Amino acid sequence: MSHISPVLWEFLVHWLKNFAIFPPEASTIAPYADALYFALVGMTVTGLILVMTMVLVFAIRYRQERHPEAVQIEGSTLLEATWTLIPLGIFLVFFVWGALLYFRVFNAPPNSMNVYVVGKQWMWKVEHQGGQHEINALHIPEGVPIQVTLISQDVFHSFSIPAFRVKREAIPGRYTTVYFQATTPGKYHLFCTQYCGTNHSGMIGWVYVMTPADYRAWAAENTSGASLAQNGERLFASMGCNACHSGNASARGPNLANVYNTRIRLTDGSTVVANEAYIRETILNPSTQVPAGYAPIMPTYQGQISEDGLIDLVEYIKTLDSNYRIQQTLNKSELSSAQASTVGVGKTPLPQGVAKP
Ligand code: HEC
Ligand SMILES: [Cu+2]
Repeated sequence: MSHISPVLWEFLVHWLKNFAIFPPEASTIAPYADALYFALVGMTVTGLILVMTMVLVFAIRYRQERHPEAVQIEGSTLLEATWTLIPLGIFLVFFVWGALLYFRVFNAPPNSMNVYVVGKQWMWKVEHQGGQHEINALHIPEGVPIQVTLISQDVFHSFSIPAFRVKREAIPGRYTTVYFQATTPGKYHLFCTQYCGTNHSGMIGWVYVMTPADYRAWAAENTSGASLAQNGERLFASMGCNACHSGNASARGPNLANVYNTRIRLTDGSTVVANEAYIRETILNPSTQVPAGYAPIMPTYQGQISEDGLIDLVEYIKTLDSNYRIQQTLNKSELSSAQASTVGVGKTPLPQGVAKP
């Protein structure tokens, strides 16, 4: 074959190795996902061989010339129990194996670096906490756990990085997350794997895995000048949020300092954790979740803030700590140096005494 068309052969081998069936394993989770995948394939092939062999053996052994008269068999409890319990055991092994892997993929370690990705027809918009924005590209450092928070601006999309063996839906109106840790510097495919309209096939990009030093250099070079939290602070003021959330005791809205990641008691008696999704939801639909002790007077901001703006606000509210009234009165240069130390790699650590849910 290589004699006929070396170019075609080269192409085929290259394609098989690098792309279609076995993309490189470039994340910590990839070898585990592959192990499960190959175990499933092995199991299925074993089952196929077993069944086909038995069909063949029985067809020869019990053929008409040797057994002209059919014999009625009344059944065997032992046999039936065997062929029920053995497959059940095998399926349960795969169920537990798959579940353990699932928990690993969807539970980011608390020290993860958070990156926001907004899907829209037809591109991926990436926003880093330090204010770096990218389209159809995602730069990340190797060896650092990354949590991607996804949302869609229009229809369902699916965020997939085959080399990392991760895939997660980007859903309109709801944050979803996916976590991975890249192991090898390089350039990897980023796909939308859910048909999302005419140019779905063009909704592709590249993930650039860099050494931490290269990443720091890239982040310093590509920042838009303001972190997400700083943009959020500006929006907070320009949308008039601080009229009610001034942090003063007489304010009409609750103090938002230290609210992130705490348990909030609502008027209906239930409690919710004030995570990113909760903060986003209270801005768009304040009346659905009213904290105990407050009147439902917050206006809805549905249709007034873009997903990017909501991300900025969420990031701003996440950084608010007990001295936020002081922070709001700082001038811009002091603010940027104060906040520069809390953004960048790593989530802002939880304030002391705040219980992580
Ligand atoms: C008219 C006053 C008012 C304005 C303006 C306002 N809020 Fe509120 N906000 C409230 C009140 C009152 C509550 C609690 C009751 C409720 O949810 O309706 C609240 C609740 C919240 C909560 C949930 C806090 C918690 O402790 O659970 C967040 C987050 C929030 N607001 C963010 C914002 C943002 C961001 C803006 C600007 C885009 C904003 N608010 C504008 C009055 C206001
Ligand atoms: Cu898409």
